[in-house]
Amino acid sequence: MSEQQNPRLDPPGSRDWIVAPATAAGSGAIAVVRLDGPGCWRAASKVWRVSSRSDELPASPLARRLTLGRLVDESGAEIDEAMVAFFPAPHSYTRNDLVEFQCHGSPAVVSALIDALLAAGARMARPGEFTLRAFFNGRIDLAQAEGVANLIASRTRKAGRAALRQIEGGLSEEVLSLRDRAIDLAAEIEARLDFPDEEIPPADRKKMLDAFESLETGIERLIATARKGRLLRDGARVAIAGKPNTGKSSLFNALLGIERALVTPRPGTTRDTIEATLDIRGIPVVLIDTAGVRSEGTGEIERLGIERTLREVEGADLVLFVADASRRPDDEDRKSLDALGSTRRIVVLNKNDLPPASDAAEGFSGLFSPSRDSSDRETETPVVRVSALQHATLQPLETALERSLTGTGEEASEREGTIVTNLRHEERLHVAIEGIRRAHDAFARRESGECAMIDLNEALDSLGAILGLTLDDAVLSRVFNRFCIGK
Ligand SMILES: Nc1nc2c(ncn2[C@@H]2O[C@H](COP(=O)(O)OP(=O)(O)OP(=O)(O)O)[C@@H](O)[C@H]2O)c(=O)[nH]1
Ligand SMILES: [Mg+2]
Repeated sequence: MSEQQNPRLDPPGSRDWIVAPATAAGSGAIAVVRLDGPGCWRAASKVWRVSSRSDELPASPLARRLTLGRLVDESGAEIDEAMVAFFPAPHSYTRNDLVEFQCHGSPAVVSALIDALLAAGARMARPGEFTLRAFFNGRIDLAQAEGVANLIASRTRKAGRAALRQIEGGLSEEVLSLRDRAIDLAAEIEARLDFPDEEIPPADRKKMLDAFESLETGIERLIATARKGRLLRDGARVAIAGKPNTGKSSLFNALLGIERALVTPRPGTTRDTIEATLDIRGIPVVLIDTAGVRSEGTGEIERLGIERTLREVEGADLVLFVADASRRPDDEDRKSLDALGSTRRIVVLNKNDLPPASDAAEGFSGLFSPSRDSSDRETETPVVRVSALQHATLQPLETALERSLTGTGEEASEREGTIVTNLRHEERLHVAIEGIRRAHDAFARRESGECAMIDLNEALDSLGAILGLTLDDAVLSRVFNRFCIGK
């Protein structure tokens, strides 16, 4: 890859010394500054002095041990008292020589240290450049590098664990094994290209058809985890809707654990939507409280509020439809339920602590009878009874929420440890499976092996691209520009 094509990326094996703060900007107890590149201790030794004895140069720092010393600038003026750790190649994050300084977390100290290292011959690192070097030096593949960015961006522990498994190579192993199986198939077909008229023995033919099928199943299984991966990465928008006074804002506050939204006994209290971000069973959720939907007795402000509710409902991944369990549902409940359109929902029968009206149960069973989805299948809308005033009753609601958002049947693959969390991987898996299906089809119809080979090669390239086996400047810069400086 040439620098001309993409000036943001250095060629593999670049020998520059690069430097960057690895901790976030601002004041803190400690800041970490990283320096990387072959022989970069030479730059480090210009700014680092052993303990208090003024000009003693560190001959050979102990590898991978923290050592206390002083930092000085190029004129010898003291910058800070700091710890240093030297990671000689190849046992470092990048596989190059790498030095980490732990200084006091003052922006002034960090910038003086970086200036001193720049004066000693280093240059500023670009976003993700340390990880890019780890990739170029073969320590991690591209999917693992993307796992690092995912881990840094993760908002919940579950998202973090999925990213960690990706860094550890969980996804890479699966993709490699799928790719190996595709290579085996390609080799079988290739071997027969020279003898097109020779009939493949039926037993071999059957074996190959089975191999195609199981390969497709393997890729499908991986693709099926992408929904959960998207959820962990982007989170879900969950709107709370229903007619006025059913306890939507109370539920919002209860799920959040703080009294954030106004609650009054008067219908029509909430006028504008309120959002808050929370972690529900490891899923990052943006929860939205909305104005109650009703058709009569509404002024201008409430009408605008209701318009907003409808917009939020439309854009939500899921709606918590709240009804008052203590009253018989009426026309307004039905109208606000109809207003949900096709958005997926959980029915929340709130105020379960109150005695129900004698005919309430019957009214609700008529209201929430199974609905039909786009392919006219009966879908079960989960119905959960809660009391927004009693936190313990919210557990089943959280379970229903988790189940609705993640879908069922994906837990198994999560246990095995692989979730596809990057859109790029999902796209590549789709291209791969299409290629394999076309090759499968050509083979099943006994077409010439050449056609199957073209499709199989496309699938192999696509699987290889997940791991970065084929280098593509545009993809690399897109991946590494997501990183922060210093990683
Ligand atoms: N007993 C009981 N009262 C509740 C419960 N949840 C809410 N309430 C009461 O119901 C009334 C309305 O609650 P809100 O949370 O403001 O209802 P809302 O759906 O947000 O109402 P609007 O904003 O007007 O649409 C308040 O007096 C709450 O205290 C519950 O679970 N049990
Ligand atoms: Mg409200």
